[in-house]
Amino acid sequence: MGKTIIISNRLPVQLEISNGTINAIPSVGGLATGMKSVHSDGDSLWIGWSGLVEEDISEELEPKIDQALAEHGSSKVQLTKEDIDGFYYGFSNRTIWPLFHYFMEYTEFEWDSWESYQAVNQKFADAIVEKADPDDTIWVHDYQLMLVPQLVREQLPDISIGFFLHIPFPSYEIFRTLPWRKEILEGLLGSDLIGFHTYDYERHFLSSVRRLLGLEVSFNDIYYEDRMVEVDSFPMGIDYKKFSETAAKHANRKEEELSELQKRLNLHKNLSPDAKFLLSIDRLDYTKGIAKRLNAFEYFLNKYPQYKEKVRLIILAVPSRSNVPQYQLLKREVDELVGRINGEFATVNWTPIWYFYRSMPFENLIDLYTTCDIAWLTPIRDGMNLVAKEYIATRTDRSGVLILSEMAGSANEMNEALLINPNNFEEIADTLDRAINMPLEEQKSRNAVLQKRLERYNVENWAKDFMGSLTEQGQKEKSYVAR
Ligand code: GDG
Repeated sequence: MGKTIIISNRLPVQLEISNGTINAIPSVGGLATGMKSVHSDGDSLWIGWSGLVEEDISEELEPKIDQALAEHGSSKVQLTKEDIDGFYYGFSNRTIWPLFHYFMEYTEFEWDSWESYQAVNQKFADAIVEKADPDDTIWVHDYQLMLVPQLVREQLPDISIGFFLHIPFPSYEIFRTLPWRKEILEGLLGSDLIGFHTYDYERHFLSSVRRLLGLEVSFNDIYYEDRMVEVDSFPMGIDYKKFSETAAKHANRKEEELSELQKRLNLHKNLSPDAKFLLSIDRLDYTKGIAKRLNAFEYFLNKYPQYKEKVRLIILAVPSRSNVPQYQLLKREVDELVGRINGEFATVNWTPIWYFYRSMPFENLIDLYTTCDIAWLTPIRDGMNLVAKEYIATRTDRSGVLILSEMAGSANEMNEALLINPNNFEEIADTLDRAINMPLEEQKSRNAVLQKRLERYNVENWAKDFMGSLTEQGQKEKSYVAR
């Protein structure tokens, strides 16, 4: 049995150079957080972009960069500034990302960026081929690399390849609008196994394969050229132990061990002990519904004025893709909304919204999860949403209420949360009222069920499940070819 090669656009760390020194900064985001724990457990090599463009890497720096990455079990794919503009900010984030999240109005169809996407996918495929041995298993991740499976297959026809999509796969009616729809499907079909978070995404994919390529599909097997490709759903879990154990450790800290953030949170909790803290954590992305959530909060304060000075919304918005115009516009919109709502409702004793536009260290994230009474997550469309799962995992005393959008993949497995439609302000306001007044016993019984489920199907089991299916698929394919 060979090693596993993980491939994703970003590596578990992003490199930065300051004053000639290389700094490795942990990557934030769902894929990175999830796969990091899988990577650290096993014998794997992670291939991806280091965060540095070719233009910034001198001959002298290169071995140091390779060394810094090797310390994280990683190896780089070298990209130029032009690659990043065309492939990452262009095709990946102005075409695929909005289209797959049903934001047709944001979707651009640009030939140049498509060409860049093809060229960069080829670079990733070549980097894999250079490092792979015939008995290795290749696990390709996410929407930036959908051509990679086929490009690797062309050079290594017998190697085992799995692909996992971390975002939704849209319905056929949306997907068919993409000028390069067939190329994307064929790229993915270079895999032996294609995984999605939910059964719905899987169904959408199969429907596109049937209708656009006219291929034979039997249950979840696709007959493609002389191979059989399996498609299945694998809802991604979290590193449950890490979140629950860190939360338990935090609960036992002495006063002097508390973080500055925790001290401030405690101060405000002590000032108004019956106040409720609402929490939302997302990358600043239009799919996450942050602006809508702020409008809904204003609607709630007007509908239920008794909660003025009694609730506080803490928003952690992590900077993301700030080179793409829609993200810049969103940033401005969120800044303005926070300013307007705070200006409208604040009193000398109370600021309704605390807004952080930055990424926080892991320990602070746990402080927020464990201190806030309600997690309020309202994506307009989200492949899974791990924040919802992390919040529940940190509630070691089982208190806390999760309000979650039906449009998040995680809603499928979290029926005990309060599920809402992010476009329905009336329902949201009433659900906030219900969450604020939910008896502790009810919170505990809901969270007990959720925790049990999350603990069982954690990220390790998710990865095992995927890899197990990939191995089985290899056996099945061999018998199919032999027939
Ligand atoms: C994509 C899909 C899918 C957030 N802020 C900080 C921080 N985080 C960590 C959270 C969580 C992760 O980032 C965010 O994951 P999500 O799943 O919520 O969202 P995306 O980044 O959009 O991820 C998504 C996911 O891939 C996995 O397949 O669920 O649907 O869009 O783990 O903890 N971590 C730290 N500081 C922060 O400020 N340290």
